[in-house]
Amino acid sequence: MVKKKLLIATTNQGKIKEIKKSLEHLSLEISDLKENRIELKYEEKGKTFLENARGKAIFYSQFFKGLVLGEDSGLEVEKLGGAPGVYSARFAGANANDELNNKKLLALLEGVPWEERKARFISAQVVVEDGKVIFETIESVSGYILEEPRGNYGFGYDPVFYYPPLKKSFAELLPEEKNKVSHRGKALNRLKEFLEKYLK
Ligand code: ITT
Repeated sequence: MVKKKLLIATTNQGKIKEIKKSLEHLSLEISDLKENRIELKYEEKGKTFLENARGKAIFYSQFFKGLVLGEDSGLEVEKLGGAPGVYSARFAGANANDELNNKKLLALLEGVPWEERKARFISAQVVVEDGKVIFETIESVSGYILEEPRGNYGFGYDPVFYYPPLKKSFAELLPEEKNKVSHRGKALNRLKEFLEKYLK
């Protein structure tokens, strides 16, 4: 039987690794934008994670026959009124990268006491087929922003995000440990439940 195709509509390698790992047991042929030589960039204009995830999935669905997964994710810091939020990837400006984003975040929180360093990661995931939304979900995980980066795994804000139940930063967790508790891992579990039924 020919497997259905699923496009992961992102160029973020950290996301791609986590999503591919989580969906690997499904009867799906999974690929990302680069593997499909899709170079067009979707410009995120939404005010919410779900709007952006929907936008990405609908946009890339024009160029792909099969299921398209759009994900928008980010970090909300209580003390900063929810920033960087949907601007997480570009927090330090147009040429932002993970290191600069983390530096900016730590500078803004300098001297802020531990109990005021609460934050959460959000992941919104939307699946589109033939231009129509067939699945969407949003999940989060709560923690605290450390005073200094810790750990070498993961990507993005993982080194500065402390997860109290495991007493470690997300960058100190092995990929499979992070996937079990993270915003993306939780959303992917919902997606898996949906796909298992949908693919039958
Ligand atoms: P695409 O739009 O191509 O998917 P992106 O990196 O721009 O890639 P987002 O717009 O969803 O993705 O931005 C999410 C940013 O939030 C990402 O660049 C990280 O800095 C951060 N982020 C999201 N999930 C994370 C995680 O699990 N660990 C650490 N940082 C994360």
